[in-house]
Amino acid sequence: MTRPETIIPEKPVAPYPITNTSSVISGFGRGSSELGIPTANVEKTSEIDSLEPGIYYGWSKVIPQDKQTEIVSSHNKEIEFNYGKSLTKTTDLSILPMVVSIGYNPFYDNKEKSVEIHIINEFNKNFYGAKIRYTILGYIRPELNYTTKEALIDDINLDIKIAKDILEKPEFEKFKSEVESS
Ligand code: RBF
Ligand code: MG
Repeated sequence: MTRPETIIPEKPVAPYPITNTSSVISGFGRGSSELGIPTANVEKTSEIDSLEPGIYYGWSKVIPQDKQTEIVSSHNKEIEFNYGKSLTKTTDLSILPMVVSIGYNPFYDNKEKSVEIHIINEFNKNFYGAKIRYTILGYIRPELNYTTKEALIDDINLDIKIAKDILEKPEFEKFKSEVESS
């Protein structure tokens, strides 16, 4: 399938905004290492799980947890759960644009539906165990399969550009407040 054109509405339309707060869990660890595009895998809620697989955009915010750092073993790797306490730059903790991938990653043929958030920001630390509060405001495209990793990376970069452009519009920008409340 070729990438369909993204329809950009004037403002978010039902069922959006969809707002959630979820913990960052460990994924396959491929996002940073293989694609150079880190994603925070988050716990699914039934509302998010019921969304059609695909790529979405919105606002997000990392909320560090006051818990002791621990080392957890996942996919034969040792992962440091620091609960976001290592994030010290104010921008890291502000409300930031995001893209969300929901589904089965056909390029990798996952068996379980996952929810992965790429926050559009240069983090220099991981934040496993932190919470992310996020608001989905719209849909970009379905999940696709690719013949090369480079083609997948190119499409993700296009998603990031589309999300940034949409979120700059006042009708979308104003939903930052959804993330702030609670
Ligand atoms: N994986 C796919 O197999 N097909 C996709 O179309 C796809 N699109 C993505 C779009 C974005 C914005 C992001 C952040 C990820 C996407 N992925 C896609 C998931 C990607 O394969 C995954 O992040 C890595 O495998 C790390 O788990
Ligand atoms: Mg990930």
